[in-house]
Amino acid sequence: MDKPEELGRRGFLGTVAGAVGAAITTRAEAKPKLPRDRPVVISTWPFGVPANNAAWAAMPKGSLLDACIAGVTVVERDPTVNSVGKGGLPNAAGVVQLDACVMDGRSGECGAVASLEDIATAAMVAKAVMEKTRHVLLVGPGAQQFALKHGFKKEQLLTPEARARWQRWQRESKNTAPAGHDTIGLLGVNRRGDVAGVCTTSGLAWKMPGRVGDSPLIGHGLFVDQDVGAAAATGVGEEVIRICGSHTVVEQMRAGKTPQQACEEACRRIIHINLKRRGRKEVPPDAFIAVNKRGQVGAASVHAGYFKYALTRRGRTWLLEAKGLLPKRTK
Ligand code: SD4
Repeated sequence: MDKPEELGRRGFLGTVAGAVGAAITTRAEAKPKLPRDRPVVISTWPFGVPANNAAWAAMPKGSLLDACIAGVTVVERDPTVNSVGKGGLPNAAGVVQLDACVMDGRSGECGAVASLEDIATAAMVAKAVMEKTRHVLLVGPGAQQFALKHGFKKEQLLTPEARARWQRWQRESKNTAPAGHDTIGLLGVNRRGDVAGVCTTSGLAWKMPGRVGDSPLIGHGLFVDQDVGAAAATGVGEEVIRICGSHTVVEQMRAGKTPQQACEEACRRIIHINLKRRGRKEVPPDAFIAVNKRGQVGAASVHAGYFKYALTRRGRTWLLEAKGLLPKRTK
């Protein structure tokens, strides 16, 4: 399926993170034979490389879901990532509002937060919602109060760099489309075949205050089914919601499709709705990753040249470019 673009190894993390997008140096590395067994970790975008490595390292130490959360927490805490957790670009009012959800295949339990302010580790708060309440989704001030009650601490999520970009957007380009579409969705299957997943984001930059995307919505930004596998989405959340994206991918796998075919089918639906039903000339950028219970993976994006994902097996991490269904976007 995908052409390996870059090879990373645990113990080489600095090099991997610093060399994102760099060409591969040797022929042998250019087309490695990707192993197909489990355990496996797959996640969205180049920052999935450090996330996968953290998740992989945590796998033997506790539950699979905790390992997945350990992975995305690295990205949530990284202030240089401008689309997840601390350092995320704010909404139109200059406030960082985070969305996240978690789902555990073994128990079928899930938890989520939306429009969470001042707490970077939104995925951990989502897990607390799953474990400590009889609800699935808490939003806004209620989500924050819940988090504070359970020991999470407030911190400033808006970095000086993100504030400066927001101020520039206000001054110069208020009518331009929102920048930044890089949510982290991370899926894991362990040796036993348990499945878990996490999705966390600051959402679309300059979004309307209170806007919630697909990422914290179970079945949209993330879906996990212990009997089948898991899927996660990234890109323009409104489009993913319209097709119940991650649930669609998992149901396609249940019906017999490979993870790759299932991801492509979800992208096709987004293309179809936009071009045929809504009469649009352009299709918004979206992408999916998926893994089945056997540990097979897939990834696809609406457009070519748009989406990279990280894949870890046997302690080695690859950064790969997903197949796109439409030609590369020109703008
Ligand atoms: C959302 N899907 O809020 C998210 C945005 C994102 O990669 O960055 N996805 O719509």
